[in-house]
Order: sequence, then C-alpha cells, then structure tokens
Amino acid sequence: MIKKVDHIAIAVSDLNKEIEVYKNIPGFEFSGTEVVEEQKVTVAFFKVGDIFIELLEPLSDDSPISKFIEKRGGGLHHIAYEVDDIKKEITSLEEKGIRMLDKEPRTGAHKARIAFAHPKDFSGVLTELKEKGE
Ligand code: CMX
Repeated sequence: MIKKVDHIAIAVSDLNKEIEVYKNIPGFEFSGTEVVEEQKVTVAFFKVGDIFIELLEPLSDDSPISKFIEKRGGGLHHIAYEVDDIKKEITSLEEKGIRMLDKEPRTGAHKARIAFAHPKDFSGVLTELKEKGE
C-alpha cells in the first residue's frame, strides 16, 4: 500500500543557485545535499511540513536528469511515495497493469530502495516508490 507522499522532485541545472533561492523561503528547512552515484545526481532536500522537496542536479552528461533538462528545461521531475515493502508494491502495481521501469529496487538518496513507474501510467508524472533506508 502507498503510505504517503515522501517527496516531490524538481530537476535543476545549477543546484547551488537554487538552494539559495529555496533557503530564503519561510517554511523551507534545508536538510543537506548528497551525491547519489548510482542515480548520477546530486540532491538537496528541503523539509516542508511533513514532506520533502528534492532538488536534482545531474552529475554528468549521461545522467537521466541531463536528458530531462535538455528535453524540457528542468522543472517538476517526479513524485515519490513511501511504501513499507517495495518488492511487494512493485508486484502489486504490475498486477494492476502499471509498467514498472525498475523491476528490482535500486539505491536512492539516504540509502533508500527506490523503483520508478512509467509516467504514462501515472497521468504523465514519473512516479517513484520509496522504501526508507537509513
Ligand atoms: N516526467 C515525465 N515523463 C518523463 C520523465 C519525467 N520526469 N522522464 C522521462 N519521461 C518520459 C520520456 O519523455 C519518455 O517518453 P516517450 O516514451 O514518450 O519518449 C519516457 O518517459 C521514457 O523516458 P526515457 O528517458 O527515454 O527512459 P529511460 O529508460 O532512459 O529513463 C527514467 C527512465 C525516466 C526512470 C529515468 O530517465 C529517470 O528519470 N530516472 C530517475 C532518476 C532520478 O530521479 N534519480 C533520483 C533519485 C533520487 C531519489 O529520489 O532518491
């Protein structure tokens, strides 16, 4: 079962510049950056209420985020939902006809286990399942 929205991710080409913008917004609490080699991104998290806004900057030209920024110029990239048992949820969504881009979980920020579902099966929105890590 999907438990809650964990984070909303926004693709940016200049992370440090965007961090300064968000740091000035009352209610946005900066909680640090992390390089996620497996996903070829650097991420910055801001806590807003009980969810996070995740800024995503590509680490390299072959990062999927570079491709996205090239195609769309950045902006809203994905919504992530927290689940307790990601393998079970991958199977459950597939049984409902949703195409999972990841059949097996991968490692995301904070050592979470993550898997993406095809945007075409979620109203055009790239959708991440996330089982918390550390
Ligand atoms: N939103 C909506 N549609 C998107 C999209 C997005 N963010 N990214 C890609 N698409 C669309 C593409 O336009 C494409 O559509 P068409 O088939 O009509 O051309 C389709 O989805 C497939 O996209 P692709 O880039 O060709 O497919 P790939 O297999 O190369 O990439 C994907 C798959 C989308 C999962 C990958 O590009 C991606 O974005 N991975 C996520 C990386 C990421 O965010 N990592 C951070 C994790 C950090 C964390 O949260 O812990």
